[in-house]
Amino acid sequence: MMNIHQPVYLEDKLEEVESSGKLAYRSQTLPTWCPGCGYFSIVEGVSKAMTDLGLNQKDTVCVSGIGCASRFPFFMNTFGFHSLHGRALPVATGIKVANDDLTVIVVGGDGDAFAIGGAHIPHAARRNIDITYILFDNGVYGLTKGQTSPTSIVGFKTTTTPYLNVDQPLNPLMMLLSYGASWVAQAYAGEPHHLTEMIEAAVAHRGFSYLHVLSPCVTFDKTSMTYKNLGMTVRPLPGDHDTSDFAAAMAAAQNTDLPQLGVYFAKERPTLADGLNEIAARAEATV
Ligand SMILES: Cc1ncc(C[n+]2csc(CCOP(=O)(O)OP(=O)(O)O)c2C)c(N)n1
Ligand code: SF4
Repeated sequence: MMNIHQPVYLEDKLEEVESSGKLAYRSQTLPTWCPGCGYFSIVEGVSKAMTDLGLNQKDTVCVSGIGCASRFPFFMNTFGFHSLHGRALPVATGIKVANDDLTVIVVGGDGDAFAIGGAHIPHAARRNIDITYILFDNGVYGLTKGQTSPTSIVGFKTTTTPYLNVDQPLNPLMMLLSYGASWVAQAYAGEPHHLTEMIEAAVAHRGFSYLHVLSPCVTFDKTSMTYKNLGMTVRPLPGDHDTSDFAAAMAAAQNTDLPQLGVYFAKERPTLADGLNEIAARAEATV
């Protein structure tokens, strides 16, 4: 039986982290997030996934909008683009169209994505641009100090809703599925090993992969998406979930009270680059 009282020495942990190779993907800039923020698991997961996939730093670009989540590119030793609020996807599209060999990872918060940036998502998804979009969902605007976001729950008390939020939250998983995203999954910052697995699978997918990460904002949410509440409600997708079954994915995505973790839907189909290459070939044939 494991001795739960066995001490963990800092030197051992440091050696373990240094020998893992994942620090090579982290920049010298330490995250400025609040201690306990779920985002630490995501930066850790991306570094580990990049190590496991053997990605080259110089061939990888992290793109973000504005928000706590969008500070992400500063903390990575890759190319990065900290763009405008809500505009990460158009920037990432340009990068990928200019150089299809790059691995492009887009990150952002629920406000950045589904409020100001909401109109970009359907088009990136339907075009099947070969990028990974990691959505850091904490159900609140963190950077601007705790206003409601499009994923805040009804009844949430915030600085903008002192008499409680009355707006229905969006359902991002159902939205992304209906937009035609070719890979859709959900993970939780409190389950870092599963999160890393999901990041690896998302980056490995050829096409638009959307990873929704439930991630507590420990500073501006003490009642809703907390580690305590999420820890009690999240669960894996059923073992027999068929990732090729769109209707099953939509049905599972409706279960927001008991969020299910794992790959909801995965499908291979031509990417934007495939389509552009076809156009180039057709154009060449006509001259
Ligand atoms: C055009 C524009 N409008 C508004 C803002 C203010 N602003 C900055 S971040 C943000 C929302 C951040 O929330 P979210 O995207 O959920 O990320 P989080 O900070 O929670 O990670 C807002 C409204 C801005 N920077 N630019
Ligand atoms: S304000 Fe919230 S989202 Fe922003 S760093 Fe702090 S805990 Fe994380």
